[in-house]
Amino acid sequence: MTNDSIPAPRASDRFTFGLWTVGNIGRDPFGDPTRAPIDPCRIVERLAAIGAWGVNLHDNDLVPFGASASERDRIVAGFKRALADHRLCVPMATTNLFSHAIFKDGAFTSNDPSVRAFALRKSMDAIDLGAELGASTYVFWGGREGTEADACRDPREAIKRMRGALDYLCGYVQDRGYALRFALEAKPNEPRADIYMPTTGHMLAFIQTLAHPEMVGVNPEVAHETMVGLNFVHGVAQAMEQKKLFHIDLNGQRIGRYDQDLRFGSEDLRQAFLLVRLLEGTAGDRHGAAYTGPLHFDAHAYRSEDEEGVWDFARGCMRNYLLLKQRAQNFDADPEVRELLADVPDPLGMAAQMNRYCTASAKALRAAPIDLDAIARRGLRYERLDQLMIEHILGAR
Ligand code: GCO
Ligand code: MN
Ligand code: MN
Repeated sequence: MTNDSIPAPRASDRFTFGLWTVGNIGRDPFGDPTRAPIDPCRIVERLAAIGAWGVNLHDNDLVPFGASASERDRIVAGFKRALADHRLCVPMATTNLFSHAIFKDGAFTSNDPSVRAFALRKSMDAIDLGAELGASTYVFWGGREGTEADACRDPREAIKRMRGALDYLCGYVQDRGYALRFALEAKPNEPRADIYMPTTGHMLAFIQTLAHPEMVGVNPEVAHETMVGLNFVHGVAQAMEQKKLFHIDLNGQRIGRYDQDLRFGSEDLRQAFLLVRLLEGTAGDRHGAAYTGPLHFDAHAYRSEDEEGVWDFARGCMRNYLLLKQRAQNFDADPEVRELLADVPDPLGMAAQMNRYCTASAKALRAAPIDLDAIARRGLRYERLDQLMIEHILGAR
């Protein structure tokens, strides 16, 4: 297959962008904006035109902080018209609990009960907005839930407060009868020096302690585990294996850098390939179903770009995903790859003995004539396997 056979993105690909991602105005800690804000209704129109399926938002990406009720209703009505006109949906919504100065020391974990109360109030209003727009996933990214002066609170207290807030908001969703699931997004640092529950694995453990664990999953982001040098694909796999991958934030990132939010597929092609392969289930479904939720690009165009560059960026994210999907399908269909990945022969019937402990199976394991020397000598041909993967990524096969 040539590159030209990659179809243009379509709604069925489930690609989404945030109002804050394509709407990013190119401000950074050292420099002023480099492009003008794009009106949310125009974003909807442009995203639909390039083949996206949905658009996600924080409450204040659409409704300015402090807007009156009538202003809010007017803005939301206009946005809903744009969504209907361009057949775009809002699969995910979230709350901005990080921009306002009141959240400078956290929202749900703040030491000040009034700040915590305001954060809950703001979240309930934003959940209403998400439900009104038809969202089925509600993300919590606790960007300010962390510390610099770490003696300010016992981290166990922070976790208890976080649990209290999520239990409270699950109660709210149930009370209102919304068909909404929560997805927790971990990040190790930035904007705080340290953010509580810094990885997807921390979040998965925390979810089991909630009052309604069935309502809560994760929203892992490529950049967040990669910043600190962790294997993102393994974290996503753990979430999938636990049926907790409710949403995903795709972007590009280099290890050891600040959160770069680069175009998906523009960094670390190996990891991007392995991620798409995992999400799409091209290696088969013996470990569970492929991911079928939204594919959200939480990234933004370089600061060097004008609006045209923003749409180049957005098209690039989707095209890279589709290219990698095709490469992953070809890789897993390659007869040489299939042979290298075939099950290891089990002439002693060991797999069956290990299914469940019993006295007899322990006896059988102890008695089995396992040929240690022969197994230890055997080369595994992973050099060949990995080179085949590289050749598929590079389009050489
Ligand atoms: C970041 C985060 C955010 C969140 C967003 C939705 O590093 O800034 O990734 O972009 O994903 O606030 O919750
Ligand atoms: Mn991020
Ligand atoms: Mn994110």
